[in-house]
Amino acid sequence: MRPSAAAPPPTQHAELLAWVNESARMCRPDSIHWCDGSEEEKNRLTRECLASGELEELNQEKLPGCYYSRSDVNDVARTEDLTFICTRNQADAGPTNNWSDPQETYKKLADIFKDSMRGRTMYVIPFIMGPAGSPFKKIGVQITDSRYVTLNMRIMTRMGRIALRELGSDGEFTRCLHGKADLNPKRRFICHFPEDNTIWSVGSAYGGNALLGKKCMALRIGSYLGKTQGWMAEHMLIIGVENPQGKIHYVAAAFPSQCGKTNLAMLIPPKSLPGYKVWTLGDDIAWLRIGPDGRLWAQNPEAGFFGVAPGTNYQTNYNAMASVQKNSYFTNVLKTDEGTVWWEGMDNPPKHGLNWAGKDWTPESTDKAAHPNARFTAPAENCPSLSPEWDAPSGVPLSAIFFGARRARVAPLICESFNWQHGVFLGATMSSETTAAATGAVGVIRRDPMAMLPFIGYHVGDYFAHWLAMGEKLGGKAPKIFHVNWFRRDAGGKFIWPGFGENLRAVLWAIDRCEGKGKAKETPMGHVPTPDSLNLQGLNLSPETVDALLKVDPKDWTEDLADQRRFFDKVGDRLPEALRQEQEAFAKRLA
Ligand code: SAT
Ligand code: MN
Repeated sequence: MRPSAAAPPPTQHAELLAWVNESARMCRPDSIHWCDGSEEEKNRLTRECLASGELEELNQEKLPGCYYSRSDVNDVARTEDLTFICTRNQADAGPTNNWSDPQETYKKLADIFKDSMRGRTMYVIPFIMGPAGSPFKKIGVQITDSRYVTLNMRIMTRMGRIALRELGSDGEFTRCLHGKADLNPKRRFICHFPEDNTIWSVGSAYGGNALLGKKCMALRIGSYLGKTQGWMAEHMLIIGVENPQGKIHYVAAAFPSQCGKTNLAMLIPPKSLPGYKVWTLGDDIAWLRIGPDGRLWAQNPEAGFFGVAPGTNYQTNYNAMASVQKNSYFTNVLKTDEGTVWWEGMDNPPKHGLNWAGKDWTPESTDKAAHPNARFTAPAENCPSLSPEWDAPSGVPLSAIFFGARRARVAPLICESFNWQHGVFLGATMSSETTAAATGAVGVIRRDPMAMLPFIGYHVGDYFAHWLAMGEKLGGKAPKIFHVNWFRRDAGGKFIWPGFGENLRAVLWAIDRCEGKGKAKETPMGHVPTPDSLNLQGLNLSPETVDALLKVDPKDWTEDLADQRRFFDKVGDRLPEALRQEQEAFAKRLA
C-alpha cells in the first residue's frame, strides 16, 4: 500500500487508527485519504469523478455546483432482502429483520471485501450526526472506496475535521465500513452489528445502502442505541408550524419512504390560509430525547436532503425545487441536451435527453425518463423554509407526533389517539402501500409499524415496549399522537384529498387539539375532526367528500383487524401486553 501523503493521519485516536489499518489490510486500497471536509477536497474529488465518469457536469450557469450521476441499473433502491441485523442471539433481531450470525457474517463479508479496493483510494470520512456540540449528536466514521459516496456524505452529514475534533482521542464512534466491490447484487450485503456499534455494507452505492450515516446508523444502529440509552431514533420529518400570531408548534411525522415526508417537511401554506408559515427542520430522520423540562425534544441528525425527484415540481414542492438549484447531486434522473435535469412530473418534457439508464429519450419514448426512485442530494442550507432552529443543539420540543400511511381505503384523513398508549397502538398497526424506495413489488399493503419496518435495529416487540416506556416517562408532557392519511381514493381510484400544501389543514386541526381546541367526533379508531372543525375554506370539497375523508367504517376496519392480529402474532411473545389490550379494546369498539 502506498502511504497516501507524507502527512500522518490527523488523529491520535488509537482505536480509530487500528480499525482503519485493519480495514486497509483487508481491502488493500492503493492509498488512504482522511477526509477533512474542505472545499479544496471537494473540488479535487469532483474533478476526479468527472474524469472517471462517476459524475457528469451539469450546466453550471443554470445549476451551479450541480452534478449528475447514473447508478448501476441494478443498484437503484434499498435492498431489504439483503439487509441484516447481526445480533449474537437470533431472537434479539426479532421477526421483522433478516438475521445472520455476527461471526459468520464478518467472515463472509471479509471474503468480499478482501482486496476489493485495489486500484482505488480508501476514503476515511469522520462525520457527526447532529450539530457539533449537541447532546443528541453521535459520531461515525465511514470507510468507503466510492468518491460518489464521499461527496454525498459531505452534504448529508457534518464531516471531516469538525468530526475528528468532536471525537477527540478516545470518543465513541460507529464503525461504518462500505465498499462498492463489484456491485453484484449476489454479493451485496448491508449488515448491522448493533452490539459492536458496527456496520458493514458491500456491493451497493445506492443512498440508503451506502450513505451509512443515514438509514444504517441514524435509524438501525440509532434505534438500538436509543433503546439502551433511553432515547429514540425515528423515521420522521420535523416541522415548525407558525400561526399568524407568530406562535410556533413543532410536529414530527413518520411516513414510509416515498409517502411525502419531504413535501410535508417543506410545505407552503395555500393562499386561502394566510399568515401561516411552515418551517423545515428535517425531512427523514428525527432523534427524540426527553429534555430537562420533561417534554420530548426532536432533532434532525442529518445536514442535507436525499429526496425523491419524480413528482417534485414548483407547485408540489417549491422549496425542494429551490433547494436543488445549486451544489446538489442528481442520481438517475434524465439529463437534457442543455445539461439540465428532468423527471416525470417536473414540467414540460425536453425534446431529447439521456434517461436514467443512459438511453436516448424523447417524450415519445416508452421508457421512463427518471427511475421512479431517482434522487437529489441537496444541502439543508439551500432550503428557503429552513428553520433557524434546525441545528439548535438541544433540538425543538414536540407538540404532536404523526403516523402517516399511504392507504387507498380504510384510514381517515386524520385521527387523534385517545392517549399515548393508544397512539403507540396506532403506530404499531400502521400499514401502507409499498413504493419504489425499496426493490420489490410496488403498491402492496404491508404492515409498517411507525414507518420503521425496514429500520428497527432490534426486536420489534422490544421497540414497541420502548415506545411505551418513553410514554411512561413523559407522562402528561407527552406530545399528542395522530394518525394521518393523505392518500384516500374514491371507487374510481382518484385521490379524494388534494394533498400537498392543503395537508396543512389537517395539521392545524391537530395543533388546535394540542391547544385544547378543535371539535372532534369519537370513532372506534380515535377522535376524528367534525367537518366544521377542519378549516376547508377555499377548497371546494363536497360534503360527501368530506364525509368520505373522515369516515371510519367498522366494516373496513374489521378486515384490517384480522391482518393486525396476524402481525401481532408474528411479533410473538415480546409483544407488550398493553398493545394486545389496545387491540382487544379496538375490536370491542368496532363490534
Ligand atoms: O433509503 S434511502 O435513504 O435511500 C431513501 C428512503 O428509502 O427513505
Ligand atoms: Mn426515508
